[in-house]
Amino acid sequence: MTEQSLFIIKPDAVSRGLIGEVVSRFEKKGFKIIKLKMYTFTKEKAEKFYSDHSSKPFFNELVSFITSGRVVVAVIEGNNVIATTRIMIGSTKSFEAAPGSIRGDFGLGLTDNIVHASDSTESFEKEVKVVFE
Ligand code: FUP
Repeated sequence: MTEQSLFIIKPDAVSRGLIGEVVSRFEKKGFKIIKLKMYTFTKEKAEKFYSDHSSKPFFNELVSFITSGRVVVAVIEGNNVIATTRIMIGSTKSFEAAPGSIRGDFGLGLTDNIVHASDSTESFEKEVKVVFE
């Protein structure tokens, strides 16, 4: 089923020069880039984006990380894109993520874990409003 998702190339990956690499993986898989821009999260936008995690002990660290530098935000489209991009990014903990996944190939961090991808249609709809509207 053709659907849309949102991904973010996080500040660690942008500063390491991995924008092309990450975008390229999604394109080569067959997904279509619908929207793509450089973006800097304000604290307010970051808190909104990650509001589901507001009660978690790592919330402040997460907001501080995602606001620490420029990111790339993108809307991506294709068959089964939400579930497939989740497989492609790998486990949240980059140090446990499978080789071949984006996190598994490029990172060792947890908070600084290279990339974000929406985990459901509801998340996508919420996230796209925060960063594109
Ligand atoms: P994911 O969907 O894989 O990005 O992971 P989650 O939605 O569970 O978490 C959102 C972000 O919070 C992760 F990308 C990294 C960060 N996080 C931490 O910093 N510490 C934790 O213990 C768990 C998640």
